[in-house]
This record gives sequence, structure tokens and C-alpha cells, in this order.
Amino acid sequence: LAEKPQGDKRAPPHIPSTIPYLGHAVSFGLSPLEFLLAAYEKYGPVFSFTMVGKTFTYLVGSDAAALMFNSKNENLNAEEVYNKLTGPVFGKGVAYDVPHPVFLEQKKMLKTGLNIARFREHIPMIVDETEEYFKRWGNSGQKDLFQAMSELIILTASSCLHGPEIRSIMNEAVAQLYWELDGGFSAEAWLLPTWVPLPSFKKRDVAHKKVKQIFYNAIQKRRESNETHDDMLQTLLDSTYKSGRHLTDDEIAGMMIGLLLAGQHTSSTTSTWMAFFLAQNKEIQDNCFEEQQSLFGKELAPLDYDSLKECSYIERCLKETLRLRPPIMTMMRMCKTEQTVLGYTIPPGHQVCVSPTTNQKLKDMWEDAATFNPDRFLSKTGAVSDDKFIYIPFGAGRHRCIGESFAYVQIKTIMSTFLRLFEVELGDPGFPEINYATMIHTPLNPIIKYKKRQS
Ligand code: HEM
Ligand code: LAN
Repeated sequence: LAEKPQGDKRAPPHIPSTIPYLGHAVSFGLSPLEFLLAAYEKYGPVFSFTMVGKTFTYLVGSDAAALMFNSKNENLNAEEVYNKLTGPVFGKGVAYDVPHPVFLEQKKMLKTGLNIARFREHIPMIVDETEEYFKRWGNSGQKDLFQAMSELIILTASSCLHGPEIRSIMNEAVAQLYWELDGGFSAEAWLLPTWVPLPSFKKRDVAHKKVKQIFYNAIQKRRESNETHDDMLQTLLDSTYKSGRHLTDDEIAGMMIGLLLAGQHTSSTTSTWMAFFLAQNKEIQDNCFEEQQSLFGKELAPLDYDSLKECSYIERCLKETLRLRPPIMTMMRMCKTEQTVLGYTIPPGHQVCVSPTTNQKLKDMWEDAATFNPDRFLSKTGAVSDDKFIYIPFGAGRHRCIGESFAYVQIKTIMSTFLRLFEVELGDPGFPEINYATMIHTPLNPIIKYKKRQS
């Protein structure tokens, strides 16, 4: 089935399709994970297929994935595949709109802003937001947990990552703008040309302008303020590039949008999936609550950074949730120069992909791959081997996530607080199916049944 060898160059096996242009778009779209695992069984760790006129080459398993994670951005390029999606949402001058070395400097600035001293302050803020939010749930009932987590995480991101000026003006109208901006991260935006007049594109662009204006005002207010602040906004105002230049207000506002969306999707889906895994398995849920009692006493003393670090069981549950439901299911790069991996040659023009979801479910790498078992992470890697790139929810290499520690602090704090408040069971629709139609795979019908714990 492999394409004809050209000289001693061997192209990766190309999965045949009888459907012109669309290729495998429908079967992949309906169930990407099944598609990729089946292709891996049949074709091995490197294979190509066509969708909507584009050729995708997947690198499955650690050895193949190493090509992406060790490569330079000039060779396997991120902005060429991502900027169409992120450009209109973040605006000019940040992330994939600038040359990669500039984005690396921006990542460094963000990283300085996400430090342990800040996390210590974030924890009580997140606890307050969570307790306040769930007051509206009353004593018992069934509710859409994904909606709740999405609303809650906008609030925690505003207070921890944006600062008091923005948090104080958060209301439903602003949240609505964020949703419309967020609507820019869609399959349509990724597939269709930018000029197509889709209503969601127009909404995105209007929301972008309004959100930027809100952030400009907050930046202005901060510049004029006499109070001292020690938070992310202050870090961005004080940071300089290697050249000595400060960030412009437009760059800061773009980075604030980036921060919001980075934490938003990833943490809201992860917290929701985690709660459903615990709702499905009473014993694991009880272990989490007992850990709270054993570390914080029967009276459940307030959470703080050092004790939260000790909560190793809930941490393993989070780690296992990120194994089975990593929010970013595929990382993509445009192949710019011929690449060789495991004896195959990938030509320029292919979109090279690595899928955390796939690597984290390989039967030959993970014992009982499909089972939610937090204690697998009692061993060093949790996997059968210590291969470097089979557990990659935060990516690796040059494009690796800088938000991992913040995400752990945020999700562990939210989930600890949530489990102190409620006992949960699966709601009437049962364990949620995966909605593959969204770019970050969300839970379908995420209805949870809850009962207040007796204190
Ligand atoms: C990159 C996952 C939270 C900021 C990434 C990548 C992944 C990822 C897989 C690599 C993308 C690629 O290589 O194409 C996650 C997960 C999160 C999370 C699973 C939470 C559970 C956050 C948060 C922030 C953040 C909270 C910011 C506060 C970033 C940044 C990059 C990144 C700046 C760099 C992108 C690049 O260099 O191209 N994240 N992320 N992430 N993430 Fe996160
Ligand atoms: C995203 C969100 C979308 C996501 C998918 C398309 C779902 C995925 O298949 C590939 C990776 C991508 C594009 C992705 C990469 C990293 C992003 C862009 C984010 C997690 C959303 C925010 C994050 C970005 C780098 C955050 C920082 C932005 C700044 C402007 C500082």
C-alpha cells in the first residue's frame, strides 16, 4: 500500500480512500481516536492520509513523535497551521502572528508571571470563587457540570491571570463576549478561507475589538494607579524584550486573551471529565475525600499551597484524567523541509501531527489502557516503558506548555473544594460521550447528580 519508493526514499504508507478531495474526513471526524488506533495497528507508527485536500502524516508512539518534539520551528512549523485559528482571536503581535523567537520571549515573560509566590495567592482566590459559584446549586439535584466549570473558570482566570480591574467588571455581558471570541476556535475557522462571511466569524471579530478595548482600559487604569500590584498584568507591564523594548498595550491585551483561552478550554474540560470519572467510581471519589480529611483534619482546614502539594491522590486522579481525556487531542505542524523518521521520508507540504490521546491509549504501552486507574502513576512513568513521548498532555520541546503548574494548582483547588461541598454520581444521561465536533473534545450531555455533604 505504500507509495512507490523514489530512489532510496520511502514515503510513509498512505491510507487509500475512494472519496475524492474529502478523503477520510468523515470517518476521522466521526471518531478520530478509533481511526488513528486502527491505522496504527494496520500501518505502524507513521502513516499519511488525505482530508479536505490536505495530507496529514501522523507520528504515533514515542519514537515517531520524537521527530516533532526535537524539531526546529523552521522545519516543522506551528504558525502556518495555527495562526489562521489564533490570529483573529488574539490579534496582531503575539503568539503565532510573530516570528517564533519573539513568541519564545513572550512565553518567557508569561513563565515569570506564573510563579509559586503567585500560586500561593491564587489558591484562596480560587477557593472563594468556587464556593461562591456553587452556592447556587443548593442541596441536591442534577446540573450541567461543563457549563458550571466553564463559567467558574472564566471567573478564576479573571481573578488570577487578569487582575482585580478585569475581575471587578466581569458580568454576563463580558462573559458573552468571551464566548463569541472563543467561537473563533472552530473547525470552520480552520477549514474555510478567512473571507467567508460566516456569522460566527463576524461575531468573533466584533467581540475581539470589544474585549481589546476592555483590556486597554484596564491597562490604562493600572498604569495610572499608585497602588503596588504583584500579578500577571504587572509582570507584562514591567517585562521587556531582549532589545529593551516594553510590550505595547496591544501586545499585552493579546496575551491576556491568550491567557484566558489557554486556561479556559483546557481546565474546564479536564475538571468536568475528572468529576465524571470520580462520579462513576465511588471508591476513587471516597479516596479523594478521605485524603482531604487526613491532610486537613475532619474540620477541613483551608487549602494552602504546601498542603495542596501533599494531596497526591487527587493529583494522580488529575494526571489520569489528562491521560484519558487530554484537552489537546492533536498537535500539528506544517512540514517545511524534507524530514526523515523511522526510515520514512516526509515531504514538505504534509501536516505532521502527534496525538496525545492516541499515544496515551496505546495497548502496547499502557496496562489496561482504557481503565481509569490513578494508581498506575505510583510507578515512575505509569506506563509499561519509560519512553519519553507517550504521556504528553502538555506537549514537549519548543512548543511545550508553560501553564502546566498553574493548571494543576487551579484544577486541584477547584476539585478539592467541589468534593468538600458535594458527593456526586452520574446523572441520568450516564457517563458523557465525547463530542468530537468541537476542536477541544468536550463532554456531551454532561449532567451530574449531586448531594451536599453533611458538615
Ligand atoms: C502549549 C496543553 C493550560 C499556555 C500547550 C501545548 C499543549 C498544551 C498540548 C502544546 C501545543 C503544541 O505543541 O502545538 C495544555 C493543557 C492545559 C494547558 C492540557 C491544562 C490542563 C495552559 C494554561 C496556560 C497555557 C493555563 C497559560 C496560563 C500555553 C502556552 C503554550 C501552550 C503559552 C505555548 C504554545 C507554543 O509554544 O506554541 N499547552 N495547556 N496552557 N500552552 Fe498550554
Ligand atoms: C490552543 C487551542 C486550540 C488547539 C487545537 C486546535 C485544539 C489543537 O488541535 C492544536 C493546538 C491549539 C491550536 C492550541 C495551541 C496553544 C494555544 C493556542 C491553545 C491552547 C489556546 C491558547 C494557547 C496559546 C499558545 C496561549 C498563549 C497565547 C498568548 C497570546 C500568549
